[in-house]
Amino acid sequence: MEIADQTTKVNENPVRTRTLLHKMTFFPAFALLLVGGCSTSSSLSPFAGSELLSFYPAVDRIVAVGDLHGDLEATRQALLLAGAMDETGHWVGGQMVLVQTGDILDRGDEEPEMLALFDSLEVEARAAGGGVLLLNGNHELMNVYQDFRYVTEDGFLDYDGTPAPVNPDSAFLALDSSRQGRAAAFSPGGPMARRFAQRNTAVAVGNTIFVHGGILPANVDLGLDSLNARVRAWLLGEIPQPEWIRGDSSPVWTRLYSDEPSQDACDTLSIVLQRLGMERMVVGHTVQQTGITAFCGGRVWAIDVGMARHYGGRPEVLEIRENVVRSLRSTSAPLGR
Ligand SMILES: [Mn+2]
Repeated sequence: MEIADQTTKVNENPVRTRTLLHKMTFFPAFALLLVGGCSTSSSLSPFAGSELLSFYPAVDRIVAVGDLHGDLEATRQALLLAGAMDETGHWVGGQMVLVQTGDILDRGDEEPEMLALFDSLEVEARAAGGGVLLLNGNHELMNVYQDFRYVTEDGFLDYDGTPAPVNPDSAFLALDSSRQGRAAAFSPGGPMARRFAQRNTAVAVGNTIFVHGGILPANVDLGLDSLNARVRAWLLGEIPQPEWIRGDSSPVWTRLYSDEPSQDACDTLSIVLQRLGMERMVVGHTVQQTGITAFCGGRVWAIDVGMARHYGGRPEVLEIRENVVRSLRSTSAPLGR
């Protein structure tokens, strides 16, 4: 590994000051204290419980990590940069909240190792009073609806032997037998889809909303809780796939805010943020060739830097600390691979 030196270069990005919105976010935290009535410090954290919320109260430090696409080493580098994990793979983030904005899957061979790492960090973070929030990206959901175009051969082997569904549909039966294990694991109701049901598709922490593609006005009409609940119900095999999961108006597919947004797109973003009571949106999905990029006057941060081996980018993560936003990246580049 070439990144033994953990020095990070801090980009001088716009400094955001505390606002009324920021202060307002303390109210849910206070309400939770009243409901919880608990005495130990870690049980005061809304991240300690197993119940997923769509809106979490503000925390002192959040670090967001974008698309990882099957690359364990890029994942490790990102988590080290974030200060979430040490070299031995254990949580050192204390009470920080780590958000991964989806697309852990596809294009690389190390999906199971990455999922296991995030799982163990999630447990350790909770114990420390911090949190790990993993979101569903379009590649997680593509695997659920059996779009396997970006799965590696190793990715099929990893799930070979997963027992077939009790009542396999025609799409499953039409698959080559080498593909059926992965399909059984990821299809609605399957073991991997059930794991994804333990994640949100969009989540707010304080005055920042995180989503893989973007929150569109129609998603606000539906409401964040309903959006997350419907994806969850589909993943559990309880309802058919909501039609807005796919296509340009999907919150995991849209590039409206991440692909050099127009003034119209920024205006739409402003309306969405205002309606949600949020100050900014953080999205992945669209590779930013020059690293983490802010658009629309800092109201959207595009954090997919193509750090996975498939893309060859440099690990970089987004820190929001006391409502100041900046990117953290390694000074040694590219990664020794
Ligand atoms: Mn991606």
